[in-house]
Amino acid sequence: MHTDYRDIPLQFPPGFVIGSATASYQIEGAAAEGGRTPSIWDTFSHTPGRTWNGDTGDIACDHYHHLESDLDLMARLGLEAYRFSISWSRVLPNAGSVVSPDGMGFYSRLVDGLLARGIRPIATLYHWDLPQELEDAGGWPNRSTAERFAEYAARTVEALGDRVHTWTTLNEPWCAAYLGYGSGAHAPGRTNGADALAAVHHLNLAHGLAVPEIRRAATNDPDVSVTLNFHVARGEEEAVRGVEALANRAFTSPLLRGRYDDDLLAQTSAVTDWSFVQDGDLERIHQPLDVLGVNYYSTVTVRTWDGSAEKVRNDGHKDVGGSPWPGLDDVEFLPQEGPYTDMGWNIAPDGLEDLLVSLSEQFPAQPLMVTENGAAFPDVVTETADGPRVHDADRTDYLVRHFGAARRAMDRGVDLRGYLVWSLLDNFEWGYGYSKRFGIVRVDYDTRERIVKDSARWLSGVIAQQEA
Ligand code: IFM
Repeated sequence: MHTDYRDIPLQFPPGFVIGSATASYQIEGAAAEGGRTPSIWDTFSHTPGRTWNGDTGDIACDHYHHLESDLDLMARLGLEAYRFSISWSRVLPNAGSVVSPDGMGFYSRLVDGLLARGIRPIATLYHWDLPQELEDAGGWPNRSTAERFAEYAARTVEALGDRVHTWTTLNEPWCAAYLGYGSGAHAPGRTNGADALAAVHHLNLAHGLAVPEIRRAATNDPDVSVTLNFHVARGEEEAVRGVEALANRAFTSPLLRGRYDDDLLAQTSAVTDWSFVQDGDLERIHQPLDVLGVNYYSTVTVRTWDGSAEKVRNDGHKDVGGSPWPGLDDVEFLPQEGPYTDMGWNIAPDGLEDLLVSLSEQFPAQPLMVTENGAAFPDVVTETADGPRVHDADRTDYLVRHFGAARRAMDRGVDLRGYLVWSLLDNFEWGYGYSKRFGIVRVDYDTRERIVKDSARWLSGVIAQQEA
């Protein structure tokens, strides 16, 4: 039976931050302005057949040219924090070492604009837009990409590290590695399990090399974090363990414990021998974190495939042929009970409660923050006497339940520091292009007009009802 989270009072402790999140390629547009050069997502989205309708991030929400009005919008909503990402090839064109004044200037104005409005800047250094030159040199399966990432982190924090409150090294390395190099659903669209696992390690290493650079270059004693998307797996025990090893512990164990787990190495041994892990890497990767970012949307249900019928893969990720599950060929992902969002993802707030409690049991001293949670629904614009409105009751209900689940987890002892809703704006949803709307603010892709949805009004109300 499902727990009903709707009646839980959404009162959070002082200091708990509530806000919203976006990512550079999904909203900025201005793909070739201010010296910005292509990332793997520019190349991928411009390759026929890779995205829905051939959509690209060339213009997206045109946030680059709507910066001031978008900042005013965030202030009107009362956001306490805004999580954004920095485009590597905007601040270091051509993956070079010379900072672009225009590119860095854009993020400097963003950070100043947030601070002027009393909004906490939470900056992510990598949300999947690898400079194309680095992919041409081998991409994340190549060790030197991790070293280049640490240099990029250093240059960026030298420029903004007097003002950014929280630095997040990576967003969802799971997607960057397994969808980018395993299934091929994300840029750069490669489909090789061994490459995907090498990418996992080099993303972990990139984090480990960047954290000391951030701490060295920042002058305001920021929080340092990484954001992971967790797979909350239900079903048959052995299959659950396999999925957790590959999807979750491939990151949490090196990042937070300084090791790769034996069961992960064993279950992937036919794919790779992990010889890309060099002496000292795990010590480098294992850095103290001020906060661990948690992205959560839905659950998966798994069981061991007995081969008697065609294997099903309802894992919530676009199927373009390759597998994002190297070494787990004998696991199938079963269809789940609804209701579903427009992504086809099941709505399961209990998964968020379970995840937060489980992370806090595994890592008792580690503060957590929900850095993404939200839902895509096919919104309808209604004309009213007060102007156009989006009555997105389904999205609001999703958020009510998930905020309730987080509050319940806190009552069970979880040290949760904040909650950021994905996303502030409707935006470029990667392989799904503009066909999926996650925003609490609607974007009209013809006019770039913003319409505040009812879910954003609800979020403003939750923020307003917190004690100062
Ligand atoms: O849009 C993405 C985001 O870029 C990363 N996390 C999941 C979101 C919804 O798919």
